[in-house]
Amino acid sequence: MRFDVITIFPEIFSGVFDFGIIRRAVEAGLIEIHIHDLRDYTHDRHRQVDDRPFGGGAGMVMKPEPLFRAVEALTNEESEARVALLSPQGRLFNQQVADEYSRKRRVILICGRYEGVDERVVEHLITDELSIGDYVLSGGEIPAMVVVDAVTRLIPGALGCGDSAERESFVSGSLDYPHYTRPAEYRGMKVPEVLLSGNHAEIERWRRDESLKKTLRRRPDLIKSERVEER
Ligand code: 9D3
Repeated sequence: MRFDVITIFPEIFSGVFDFGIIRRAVEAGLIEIHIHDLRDYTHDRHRQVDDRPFGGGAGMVMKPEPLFRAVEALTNEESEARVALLSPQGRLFNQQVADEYSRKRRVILICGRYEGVDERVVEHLITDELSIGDYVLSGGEIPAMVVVDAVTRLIPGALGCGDSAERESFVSGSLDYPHYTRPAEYRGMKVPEVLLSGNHAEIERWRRDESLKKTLRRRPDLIKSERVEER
């Protein structure tokens, strides 16, 4: 899988992919991440990437030409790439979308800035518009990092055996159970007896129970959505 990220702030990405699972995936040749400065695709002296909105109003709009040139420079006719614009108007990026993306060969991520991008980019250049949630951020750069992280973890071979159990937890529709490690008692706080019992059937039942209780209390929507999928 090859990720291309188009941004006016390429420096934001320095170092963020240099750790843990993403770093290992890059080193193993499972993914490539290329960061592109949108200003490199301008032709004018001021390397202008934004302009004032037709019709007036506050804020600036990202110009179409540099975005079209950047994406066209990165794709050739034959390549089946997802071209995703990160924007507050996007479809909600969730585990299902991450899974879908993990099966693609190319993902191009365009980081929105300013008030938004020229609508011709939305209509004729991108294949998807993605938001990472209902809160206001300053631009699409951090959302692009989120997408790279979530998608990379789903690429076969990216997770070591130590991590692999985690693959299931969100997909299966319930939250994780509580975890404990040594010491068995810390400042009077005890680890639940069942986890020390060595009774694996009982431990499994306890974990499933705790997981379900927490999900019902905190995220009942996850349980409902699982039922819908079962039909
Ligand atoms: C006043 C209207 N606002 C749109 C809801 C303006 C606006 C807010 C934030 C325009 C751009 C932005 C910058 N945010 C993103 O580019 C963004 C984002 C986000 O803010 N939240 C969640 N996901 C994303 S993906 C890109």
